[in-house]
Amino acid sequence: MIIDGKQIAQTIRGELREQIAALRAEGKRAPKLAVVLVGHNPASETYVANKLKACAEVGIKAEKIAYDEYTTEQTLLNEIHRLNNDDSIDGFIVQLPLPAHINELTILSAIDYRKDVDGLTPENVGRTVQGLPSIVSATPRGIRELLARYGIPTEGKHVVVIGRSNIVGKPIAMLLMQRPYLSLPGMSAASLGDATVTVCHSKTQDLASICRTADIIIVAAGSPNLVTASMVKPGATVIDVGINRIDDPASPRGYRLVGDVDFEHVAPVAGFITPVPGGVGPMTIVSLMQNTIQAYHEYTR
Ligand code: BQF
Repeated sequence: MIIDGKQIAQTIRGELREQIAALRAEGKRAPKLAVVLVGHNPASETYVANKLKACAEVGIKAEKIAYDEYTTEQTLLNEIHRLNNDDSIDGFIVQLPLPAHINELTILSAIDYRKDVDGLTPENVGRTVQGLPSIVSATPRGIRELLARYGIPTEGKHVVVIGRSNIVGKPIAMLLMQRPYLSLPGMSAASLGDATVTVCHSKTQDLASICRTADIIIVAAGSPNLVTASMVKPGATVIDVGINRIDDPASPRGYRLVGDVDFEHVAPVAGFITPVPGGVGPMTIVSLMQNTIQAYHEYTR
């Protein structure tokens, strides 16, 4: 069965729109998100546009703050301090990746964790690890939401995560292995957890054998066709987080998106599988909006 992330994301956007309309009807202000974009990476520009459009649809105010690619770390830090102290803004993100001359961790560490709606500050990551209330990184939050809404349990299951990034691999591994009662408020995915998690990466030996023992494979490696049919146990769930641009002169934009899974051959073997596009990607956007509303309720007076 194909997991329709686009459909679920649309349903959740409808729920968020109603929540915000109800707030407004009580005379409260709308939540507000700011997005800081540095440089002109075409993929990043698309992602930011997706975020602004989705915010407009649900009634979250959104502001794009653009800097050119030669912007210094100090200029960016000044902007972050300004946003930290701007009471009209509930949350903000710095779109990644940043240009090479800017230290990502320096920038992320400067964000007030109460406004860190990407959940990437050391404070939020640490709180997530400790099972404390926190803002969870958008893509892992979206993956949990998909598993929950499709009724895919994780208790006692073997989850194989491929990829060890701070954005996806590490946090999703952490969340799915946790005791559910330690997990985070305000999530429909609150009962997920209790999995046995194996994290694989570029130096893992015999990835295929490890994957064949998985009940759930979550791949965020950035490598087209990394997961093939022979690596998937029949009936297993396959969550494809990869977003790879493949040149395709026949496509309107000159490229098309593929994930990290050989979808055509894996789909007939898998019990559940997410497509690319239309799987995890739209959920990442929705999670950012959920995080913004969470920050509004928990941290804004
Ligand atoms: C879809 C991202 C890698 C590095 C930085 C919908 C998005 C993508 C695909 C999107 C991503 C990927 C985002 C689809 C945001 C997800 O229909 O399949 C939405 O906008 N994403 C990002 O902000 O930074 C990234 C991937």
